Amino acid sequence: MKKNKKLQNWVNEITQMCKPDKVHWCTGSEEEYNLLADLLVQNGTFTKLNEKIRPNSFCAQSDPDDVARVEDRTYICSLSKEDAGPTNNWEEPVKMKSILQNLFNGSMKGRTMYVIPFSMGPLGSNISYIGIQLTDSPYVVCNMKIMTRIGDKVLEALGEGDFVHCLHSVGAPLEKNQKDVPWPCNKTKYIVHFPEEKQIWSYGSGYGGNALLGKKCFALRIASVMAKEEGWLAEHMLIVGITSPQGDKKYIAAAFPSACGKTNLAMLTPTLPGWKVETVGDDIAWMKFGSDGRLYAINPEAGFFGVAPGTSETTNPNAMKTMNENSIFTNVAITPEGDVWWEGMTNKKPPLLKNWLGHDWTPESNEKAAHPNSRYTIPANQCPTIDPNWEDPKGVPISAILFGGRRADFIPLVFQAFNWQHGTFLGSIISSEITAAAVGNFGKVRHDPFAMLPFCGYNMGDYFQHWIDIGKMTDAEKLPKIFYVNWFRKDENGRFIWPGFGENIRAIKWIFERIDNKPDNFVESAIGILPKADSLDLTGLEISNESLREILTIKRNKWIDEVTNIRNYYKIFGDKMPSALIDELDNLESRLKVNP
Ligand code: GTP
Ligand code: SPV
Ligand code: MN
Repeated sequence: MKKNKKLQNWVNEITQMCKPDKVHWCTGSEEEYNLLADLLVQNGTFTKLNEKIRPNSFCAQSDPDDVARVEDRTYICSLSKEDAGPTNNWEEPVKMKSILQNLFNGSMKGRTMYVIPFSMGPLGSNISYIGIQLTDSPYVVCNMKIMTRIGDKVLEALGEGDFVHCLHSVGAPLEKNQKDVPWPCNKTKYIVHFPEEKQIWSYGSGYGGNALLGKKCFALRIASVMAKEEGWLAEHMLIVGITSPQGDKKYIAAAFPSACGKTNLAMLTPTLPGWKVETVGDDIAWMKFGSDGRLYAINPEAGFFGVAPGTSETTNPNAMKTMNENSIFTNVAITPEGDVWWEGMTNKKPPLLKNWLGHDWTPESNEKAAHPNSRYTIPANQCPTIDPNWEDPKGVPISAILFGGRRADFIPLVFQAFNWQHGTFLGSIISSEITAAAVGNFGKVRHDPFAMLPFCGYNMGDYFQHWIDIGKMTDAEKLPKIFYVNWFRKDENGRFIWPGFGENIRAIKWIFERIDNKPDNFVESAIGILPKADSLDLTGLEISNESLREILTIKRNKWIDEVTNIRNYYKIFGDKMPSALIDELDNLESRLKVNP
């Protein structure tokens, strides 16, 4: 295989710095995957699951201190601090490079460095981009094989072209004869992006979004910068196709923060008869304008890295089927039969398990069986509801964009934006309870604009402006309609008011009808367009009128407080805060004063 010149030079340069014992160029073959999985089993990283129950599948337990993304160790090192903006950590690129060079110096000693050519998006699509990840973690190679398209075919497509440089080390060099640990990592962690050079340097973690560099680092932080430069969108969004009982099909994209329901909506099993949901992607959408002036989306990934706890035959049967074989699990519990288990997987808890920490676990234990951010890594093409167009190089046309968060209080179940600019405003005011997907502050409500707070590779104020500009690049009627949803309202006893999961199709049906401008199914309110009483299809659902009123009415005083809260938040963006969004906030405030 003829190798890209720039790539060869870079591999040589990094080999001299990191000093691995060996360099392995990944071909992406099944044999290679099997050899690496065997190696991981030998090293104690992987436990092979029972071949009869879950063929070709493995479970890894991480170091207990390496279980989630580390946002306070994540940096955007643009040349100017202003370009990173107030929501990102920043350091001077020259200074950061020297810190990193020190850490990476000799960091792969005693290990193999793997060269992973990968494509984000279907090979040959003009929406796709190629990256190369250099890593000393075979666990990362196995996950990248499921999550992206890797190997020879990518090198071939790359030719002498350019690629995103992704360097990763777990930061655990081995001395001669030193025995390895099952999950090598380092207490010191750095997840660093150089947006001008389109480079990523990740040190010290082997976990998820810290280590699988095609995902958050490339497909969101670096790609958001490319998207801004080139006039498109790289977003933390799922993509689904929805077909009505009449056979009309529309695609929608939805941005919810980490662990707030994207995978579940992407694979939803509708409870309303005749409706069909098909999956294009569950985490990231890249959207470009087609020649017809509409936005088309691709899923840059090829697998799902999903939250395990809460996933069951009742909540998400499609995810359960997708993980029947060829799957990797991280930080879940293992049954005596050699299968996996996590909180919520079955109603009845198994009598005995090895939990994610390797301890004996019984239903009486004080410890969790699975870590709250335990994950499955599963191939998208095994999903029973995978959309026939999921790899279409053109992408799929997007009719609606949903924003949402996890809010126990006052945010209604569903409402529609008046127009694109108001929709951009709604994206900018998302706030959500912090989940276990990132280290620290669990449960606290924080602003998470567009569900991109941890993932925007440049100044968030400029990002807001980019969204407004995108809305001016085509005719208003060709833009997706924008909605806001919240599946997570709780009552005073802390119980969810809305049943969620498959029942969310009821809100989606209303959205579907709004896209078609169905008359008489809405009321205008201060915050946006709400479902009119009786316009949500509740056939077969038991929900009290009181609960329904609770999740569909506007709490005026709470919203007035929210306006103050948003106004303070907007201040952190200074001059970068688009005046159009401040106008939207002022308008919301005046509407709230006049009319609840
Ligand atoms: P990331 O992979 O971190 O980006 O998460 P995600 O946005 O894909 O979230 P996911 O669908 O995995 O859901 C996260 C958690 O929320 C899981 O425990 C789900 O069971 C739960 N969840 C998802 N949808 C709903 C819902 O409609 N209602 C309720 N109550 N819980 C939900
Ligand atoms: C998220 O946190 O949004 C995830 C998991 O999808 S990770 O890949 O770790 O970023
Ligand atoms: Mn995510």
